[in-house]
Amino acid sequence: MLTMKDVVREGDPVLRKIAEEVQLPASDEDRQTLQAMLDFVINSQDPELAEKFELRPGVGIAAPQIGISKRMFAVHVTDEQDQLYSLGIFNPKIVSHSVEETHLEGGEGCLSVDRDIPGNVPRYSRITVKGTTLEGEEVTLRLRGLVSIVFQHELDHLNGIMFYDRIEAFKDKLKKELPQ
Ligand code: UDB
Ligand code: ZN
Repeated sequence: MLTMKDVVREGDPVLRKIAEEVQLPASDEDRQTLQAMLDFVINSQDPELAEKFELRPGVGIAAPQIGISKRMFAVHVTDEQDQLYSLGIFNPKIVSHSVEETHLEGGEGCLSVDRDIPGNVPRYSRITVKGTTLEGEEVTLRLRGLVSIVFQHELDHLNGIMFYDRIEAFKDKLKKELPQ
């Protein structure tokens, strides 16, 4: 079982790498890893298990966050229409997106970041994602709202991008701190 001990934190170079495509059909090992990631997010939302194992209630986790630089992530999140998205996905790809942008009111956090970083994180309002599920099914998902934001946050992890890289005010601060 995965716990917070398995979650790598910012500063670990694996979070800044471009993750490798998963060879399909997925090996037993890759499927077991992705299933364990899905179990982790499900367990983390169970109040009793979360307390017992000191899990932060997570909505998604990407393989680089457990030190595995492969293109796969798991999500367990309910959308604004009460529809549950609980899946593991291999080689996800945004095939189209809206021009319109959105952001989570109150900003974003990350299981790999142990501090609060305020600011709006711009995201596409709507995305279409293609990938292969844990069950080996090729899927096309049309997403909006919170679920679409979670997918974009996890996809960013596969490309070495942290949520605060997208905060405008944070970029300006970093620039100022750089030596001239
Ligand atoms: C999370 N959870 O799991 F808007 F019902 C975060 C943590 C870091 C705070 C645990 C979260 O945002 N929950 C949430 C948000 C809502 C409504 C709701 C629950 N992640 C996952 C992560 O770090 N994956 O790499 C961070 C989220 C920030 C935006 C999307 C993912
Ligand atoms: Zn994250």
